[in-house]
Amino acid sequence: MRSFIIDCDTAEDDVASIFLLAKNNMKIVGVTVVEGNIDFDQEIINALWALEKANVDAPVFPGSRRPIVKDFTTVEEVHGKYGLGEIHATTSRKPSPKHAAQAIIDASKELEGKLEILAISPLTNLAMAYLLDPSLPKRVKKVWVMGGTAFAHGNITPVAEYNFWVDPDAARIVFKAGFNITMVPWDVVTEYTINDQEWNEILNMKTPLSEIYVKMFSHYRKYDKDVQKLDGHPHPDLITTAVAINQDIVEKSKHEFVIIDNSDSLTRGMTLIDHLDSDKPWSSSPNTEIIYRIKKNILLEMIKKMLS
Ligand SMILES: [Ca+2]
Repeated sequence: MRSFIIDCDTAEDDVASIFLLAKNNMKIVGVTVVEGNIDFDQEIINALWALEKANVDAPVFPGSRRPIVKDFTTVEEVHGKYGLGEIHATTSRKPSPKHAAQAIIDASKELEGKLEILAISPLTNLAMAYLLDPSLPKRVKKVWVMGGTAFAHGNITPVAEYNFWVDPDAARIVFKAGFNITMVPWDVVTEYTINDQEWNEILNMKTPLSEIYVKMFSHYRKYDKDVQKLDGHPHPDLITTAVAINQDIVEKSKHEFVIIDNSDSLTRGMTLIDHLDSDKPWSSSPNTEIIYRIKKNILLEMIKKMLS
């Protein structure tokens, strides 16, 4: 059985990712929570609630409440006040007293060479864990990152994706640390939105999880259509999770050098990819597998199986 830590700023797509891991019999070693989408304490509640709904008994470790250096803003307008659209989650479960960064280090020692980290949120917790223990990348099998852009087409600024924009210093640290990284960029996942026909198919499923899905994603869907000008809602975190679970979903990927702009400027959080594998001073050898295309039919199969 494969073992995952899932690092969340728990909104609807983070919750769906927890559901997808659980449905595919992946062991969730723990959920670490980081600053991002919504109020931090609600993110913790949402993570505990998601594990309860998925019938998974796993600890939730609160991590950093803020980026390492810079200020940031939450995005309730994207995900709803409580991060899950129409749902206001509550739970009687309690988080662990252990800090997320320590939990990541401890798990990497217990599962040396086997731990996979699903990093679908700002990278502050992972950067902190690395700063506490620079030998961490040697013990982690894989880091699956949702973040950044492949073609500099962002969502929070014209050139930056939200997760990298929130904590570009953390992202820069993580991509330089020597982890085995596969990255799923924002402007790739927008090619695989859930269109109206697919949304209606899910509406008609009427299962307990499909009803949660519809309530969680209806707000996000409206935002994506109205503001992001997409023809449906994309699944950035969920596609990253699907790629982690089943590599057959990948149609095109490439190993390239990636570095994040951590300046406090108009290009804060921008992903720089050395598409030409050049010998420019800012570049080095490839450090990341970037996903450029996936097979949408496999994604839809995985979503429907998850909700059935
Ligand atoms: Ca996330």
